[in-house]
Amino acid sequence: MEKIRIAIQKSGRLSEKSLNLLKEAGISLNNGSRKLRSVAQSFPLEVIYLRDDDIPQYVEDGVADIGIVGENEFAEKSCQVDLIERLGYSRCRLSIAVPKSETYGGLEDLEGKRIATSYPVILEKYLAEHGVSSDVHTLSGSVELAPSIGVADAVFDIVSSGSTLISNGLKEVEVVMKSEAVVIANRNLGEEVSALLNDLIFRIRSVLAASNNKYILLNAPNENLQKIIDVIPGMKSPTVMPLAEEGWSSVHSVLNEKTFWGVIDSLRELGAQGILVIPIEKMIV
Ligand code: PRT
Ligand code: ZN
Repeated sequence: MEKIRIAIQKSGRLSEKSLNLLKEAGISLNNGSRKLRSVAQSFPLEVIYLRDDDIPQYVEDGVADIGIVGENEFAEKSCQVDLIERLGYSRCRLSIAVPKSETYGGLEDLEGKRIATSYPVILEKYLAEHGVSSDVHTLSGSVELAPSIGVADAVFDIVSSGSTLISNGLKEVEVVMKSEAVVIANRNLGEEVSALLNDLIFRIRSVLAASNNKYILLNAPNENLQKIIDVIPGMKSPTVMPLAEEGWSSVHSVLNEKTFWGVIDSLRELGAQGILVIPIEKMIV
């Protein structure tokens, strides 16, 4: 039987979360990311451990069928691969930053300036779209040091908390793209591997949906029951059961994390009591 070969970052910010996602999807590996490859026991899958920079090309070439990379690497390498799922972790942004003492009035201020980056393709495209021509210097690391040593006027780099910029005396002035971990796939997968990919993506979606949702139980006074139901629509509609105590019902439903606190506040205002929120192990979507 054929296996699906997935490329995962060997060691770095994406590694542990990616392996954990596979684990949550019921795919356990005979451990050791120190190795080059490992084979899953419970699913026909093989993991190939690579540097993140290399993953898009290996997937295009078919050395791996699919891969997990930062969207920034996918965009930078502009390989002939398809983005098939966003995974929501390792979020960051790619931004232009200038020394904090500079006044910055807009992109036109970067005309003719030297910008240091490890992402020249994304930057050149952005500058061209905005009709600005700057002098893009490609550096493979420590980009944030370039202005202080006088080799650049600005930088274009990954920003997460922003503390690296601040500690290098820089300020973020343009957010060019947002990035998160994504699944990319080769464009010519065979029938058997495509079927495995569908199965894998189905499992991954169930894991992601579960982590984005919570199961909620609460006691509702019957006079506000309809209003409470309107606040929490649930997957289809909430389950409502009478409580032993006259005039009260028990309501069960699923809440999305994004709207969670707003909904909880409204429920409290409507007189809901005994609110319990429970993590969901898997959610079949
Ligand atoms: O060895 P290999 O080439 O595989 O790894 P790598 O060193 O190139 O990548 P790695 O592990 O650092 O990052 C992998 C991916 O994680 C990136 O491609 C991004 O998609 C994503 N990611 C998320 C980040 C960050 N957050 C991040 N904060 N990648 C890098 N950083 C760095 C950034 O370069 C900067 O130096 O962290 C610093 C900024 O962080 P803040 O919090 O100070 O703003
Ligand atoms: Zn890298």
